[in-house]
Amino acid sequence: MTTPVTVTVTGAAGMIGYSLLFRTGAGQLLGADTPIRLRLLEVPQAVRVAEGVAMELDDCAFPLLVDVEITDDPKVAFDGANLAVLVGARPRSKGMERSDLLGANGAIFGPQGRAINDRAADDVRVLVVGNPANTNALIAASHAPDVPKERFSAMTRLDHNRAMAQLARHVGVRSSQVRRMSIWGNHSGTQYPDVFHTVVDGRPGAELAGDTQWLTDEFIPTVAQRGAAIIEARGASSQASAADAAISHVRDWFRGTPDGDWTSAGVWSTGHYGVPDGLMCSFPVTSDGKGWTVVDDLEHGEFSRGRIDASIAELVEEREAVRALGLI
Ligand code: NAX
Repeated sequence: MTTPVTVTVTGAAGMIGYSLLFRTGAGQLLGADTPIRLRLLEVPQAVRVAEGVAMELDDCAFPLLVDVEITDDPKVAFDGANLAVLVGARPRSKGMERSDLLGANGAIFGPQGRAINDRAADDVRVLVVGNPANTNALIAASHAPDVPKERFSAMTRLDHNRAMAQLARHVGVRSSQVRRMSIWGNHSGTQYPDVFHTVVDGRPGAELAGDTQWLTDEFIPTVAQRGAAIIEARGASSQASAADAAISHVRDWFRGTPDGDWTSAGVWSTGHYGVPDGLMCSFPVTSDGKGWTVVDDLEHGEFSRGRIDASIAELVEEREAVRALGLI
């Protein structure tokens, strides 16, 4: 058996955690040949619930799950971590201003970034799921000066998968027949799901779905508001689909994206497509199993450019806000 990989999951007692941890134990995160040592980080008041989840993990007798440890101390949780999936975050409560939300999350992701810096394994990679995901990832990365910035990414894979499903439904094909979807910008209402470079059942997606009225009136709002639609229908936010997206993100990051395709992830910008340096911005990306590479040769018409710029402007604003709060 190969050496176990240490995977730290925060927010382990939460809803996404409840889906993610069992699929991780079953070998879907890093593959059926990779044993895993799980470290679960929770706030003190949720540790008991995390213990219950760990009891259920035990009861699955997963052959790949070597060990499960539960803690409320980030230094313990990230000790030796090869992969950290940061799910736990402070949700927006009623009447909360955006700066309060950013401040509350800064108080979580700053110290976690520092603990990752000081304690994690040299090869650690970090996926941030907890919202606001892009800016939380920026805060964590900023507190981990010794970890290369490209080892941090923010999850926009759920948006990516939602966009694939909506486009497939519109054209009348299966999601598996859609390739080269792209999510640009922030994981928020300003995100831009881009069909113009897609390939749908071997044909240019722009030909099949380049009707800007459908894009503006249906596709873009449906993808961007899908989380709210799910809350409205289920009375609870996306859980299994979010966990599935995290699994797919990590699998592609560690095992590589399929030939001829790409995925979407929030990554540290280094000037591609005119995005200012040092924003955690979603781009189309490929992976060779070692790290993400931005697909850097796509051209945008006016329709796409305006929407990408609007989402970038929001990311810049969020960065200014966390700077003003002294969080980065
Ligand atoms: P839950 O509220 O069910 O669970 C969150 C868990 O995090 C709780 O158990 C809480 O105790 C824990 N937590 C809070 N602060 C913590 C800390 N400092 N250290 C460790 N654990 C901590 O939320 P859930 O539905 O699981 O969603 C988790 C996060 O994912 C939310 O921020 C949510 O907005 C975000 N999402 C992000 C998505 C994305 O595409 N990036 C999609 C799904 C989801 O909305």
